[in-house]
Amino acid sequence: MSGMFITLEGPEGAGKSTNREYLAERLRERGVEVLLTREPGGTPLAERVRELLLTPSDEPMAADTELLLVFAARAQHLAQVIRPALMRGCVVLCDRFTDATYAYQGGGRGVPEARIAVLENFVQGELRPDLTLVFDLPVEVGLARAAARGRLDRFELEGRGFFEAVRQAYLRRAAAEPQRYRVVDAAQSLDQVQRDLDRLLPQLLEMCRG
Ligand code: Z5A
Repeated sequence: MSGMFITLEGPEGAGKSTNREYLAERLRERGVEVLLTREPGGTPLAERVRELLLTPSDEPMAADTELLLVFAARAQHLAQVIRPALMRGCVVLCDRFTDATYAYQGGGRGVPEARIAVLENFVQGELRPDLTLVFDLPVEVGLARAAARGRLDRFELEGRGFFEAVRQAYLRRAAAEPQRYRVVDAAQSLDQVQRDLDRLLPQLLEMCRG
């Protein structure tokens, strides 16, 4: 595949969506063909699975059900959107991907990493992101930003301990594979975060063109 696969990760309210748009604009200005997408979701069917995952319900969702739904949506997204775009040579900027599964289902819910890895290999084969930006910020700051937006989804109803485990899982993964991850301090002002992203741009462009 000739494109490049960049994922944006981090806990709630970290600014992934805001900065995904910003990065896409900076890359497009420089002539790069960019496809923006998100998980769970990215296709009509996968967006329906997203609804199942995010809508609060009286019936508790078993951790394995959640895990399988996340990967079911991902299989559809890969087949319909991500792989075709990479084959066309696009830069795919994806708001969350399998690192979120390791962070939320692994760190948050306690699903063993080995079980996630089995599904990762089954659904993705050898495909992994070329680069992952982790937008990191203290749990309270992210939850306050999410709460300011209004109604909370099924994940946002979790307690502080869940989100702390999510955050630590992201940071562990980033530390274990520094060549693939860049950790961005997302607690800073938006201007400062975007200045940090500007500093990453030359490296991104080099990767896109290399
Ligand atoms: N999930 C999972 O469990 N397993 C998986 O494998 C996958 C996902 C793929 C949906 O994800 C849920 O799915 C997610 C994990 C689970 N959990 N939840 N909830 P999502 O990415 O769609 O949902 P989210 O994390 O809640 O997105 P978010 O809260 O919208 O966060 P964001 O995209 O990182 O932030 P934002 O929308 O760009 O910004 C949030 C607000 O903060 C907004 O008002 C901004 O204007 C403001 N903002 C952003 N940056 C700043 C700075 N620097 N300063 C001040 N204010 C800022």
